[in-house]
Amino acid sequence: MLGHSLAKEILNGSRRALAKSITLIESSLPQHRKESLDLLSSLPNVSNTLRVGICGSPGAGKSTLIEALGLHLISLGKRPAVLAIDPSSVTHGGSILGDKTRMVELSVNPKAYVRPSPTQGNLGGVTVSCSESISLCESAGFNTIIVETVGLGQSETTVDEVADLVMFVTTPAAGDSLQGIKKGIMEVADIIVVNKADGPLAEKARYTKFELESAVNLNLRRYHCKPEVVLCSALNKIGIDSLWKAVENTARNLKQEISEKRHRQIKQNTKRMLEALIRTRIKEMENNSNFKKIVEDEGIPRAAAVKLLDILFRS
Ligand SMILES: Nc1nc2c(ncn2[C@@H]2O[C@H](COP(=O)(O)OP(=O)(O)OP(=O)(O)O)[C@@H](O)[C@H]2O)c(=O)[nH]1
Ligand SMILES: [Mg+2]
Repeated sequence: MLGHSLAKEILNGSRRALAKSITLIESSLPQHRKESLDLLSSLPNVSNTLRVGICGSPGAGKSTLIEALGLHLISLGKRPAVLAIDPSSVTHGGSILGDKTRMVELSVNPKAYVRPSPTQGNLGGVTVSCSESISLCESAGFNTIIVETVGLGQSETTVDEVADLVMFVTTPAAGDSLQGIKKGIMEVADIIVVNKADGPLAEKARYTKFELESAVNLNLRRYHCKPEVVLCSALNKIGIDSLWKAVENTARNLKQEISEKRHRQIKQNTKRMLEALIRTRIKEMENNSNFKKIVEDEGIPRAAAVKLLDILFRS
């Protein structure tokens, strides 16, 4: 019942219902599973949205950039929603609550929605719950979804699993750190931002842009669409307009690839959810007396497992 009524409220644009719904789908409690399913299956599929993943090293200015970009999108008549993938929250229970304080204007703007951090231990993992949150935001009328990820390393690939395009944010650099950036971003970045191109860093920022463009040109074979390198100052809100034009341009050029990517993401997340559900069922089965009996009767783990698998799929 709760799932269906939340869906109705979301379609009416209720932000309270949206927040409640995201909390519901992020829950790993068994009693929330059916409500979540009712909720998600009562909502129509919304296409014609753009999902941009933003990654980059800590402190590169991602949140500051999202604040500037979000306000720019509102000025263009769009409705942005900002979500976060925080892989660390799964293991450490940490959060990136600080983000809301960096998106001061955006988080209180009625045309935007900012959800700082997922809770820990969601069924199916962070990418599944993030994808579901994206769908909920889209049903509530938000047409441009921005997903911020924390840190380096694995997070670029994670955001690629929920976003249409990946924007990599870096800062003016030289020497070894520039080499590291070149290596790290070539795999996934669709748009490259050299942020903090202001004050004493402006010159170094131009050099970084030139170096990154050369690296892109040396790797042209890898791309369906050559990543643009854009200079900007999120703090001073300079270059935001050109950055968004680059995003739209890339989305246009990659229209077909994005559509195929969304299908791949659905398949991947279905697999993840299926695995999570099976794991949950196994846990439930373990407490069952039949489980213990089969284990004891069979004696051989493989034989017991085959028998249990049979029961699992029949039920
Ligand atoms: N000079 C300058 N400073 C900036 C710019 N953008 C962000 N900063 C500063 O850089 C610091 C980090 O900014 P954030 O936006 O929190 O960076 P982040 O990438 O979201 O950081 P994490 O979420 O911790 O990974 C803050 O002190 C910002 O004020 C910029 O364009 N120019
Ligand atoms: Mg941040």
